Amino acid sequence: MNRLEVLHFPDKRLRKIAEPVKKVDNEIKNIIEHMFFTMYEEKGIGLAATQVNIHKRIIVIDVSENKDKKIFLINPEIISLSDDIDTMEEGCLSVPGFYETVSRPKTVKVSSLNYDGKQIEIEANGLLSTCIQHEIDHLNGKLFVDHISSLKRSRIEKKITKLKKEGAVPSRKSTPNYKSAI
Ligand code: GNR
Ligand code: NI
Repeated sequence: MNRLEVLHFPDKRLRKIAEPVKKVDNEIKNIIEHMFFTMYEEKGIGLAATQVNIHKRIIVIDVSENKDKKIFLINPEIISLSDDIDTMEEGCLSVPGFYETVSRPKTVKVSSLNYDGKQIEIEANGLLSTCIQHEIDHLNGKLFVDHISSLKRSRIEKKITKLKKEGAVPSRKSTPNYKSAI
């Protein structure tokens, strides 16, 4: 199993819109396995294919404490979002070392394909809801830093660019503090 390279902000490839999966075949299953491996290795709770330079609408997630509850979404579509808003400290494997507060709808209902190519529905709140919305953003070329002020965003861009030049982009050692996750 290979660990896939995760692209870092402000890489332009993170801005690409991912293409729908046409058929859930072995290639797609293989991509999903490599994405789970990469996500666990990087200590992330989610990963979108866009982040590993695969521009297909695929997401993997595991928000469980024991890292034993794999969730994958293929061609996810948002069916509904709640009016209630939740505020959470977010991080991103593509923006390593930076955490900012982001507000998003509290509950999300999404459709997805399963391994049999059948459509399923998932309703989520809390950390899973935040994560699903964060990952779908990636498939649409959007990052959590697009939800914060442009001043903060450009500061982060400058810092990451500088750290990359020095070859010192921090790798993610620990999970952020999920303030409102409980
Ligand atoms: O590992 C991750 N943690 C996280 C914390 C709060 C909100 C969203 C996330 S997703 C992130 C992994 C990642 O970058 N997924 O795209
Ligand atoms: Ni991310």
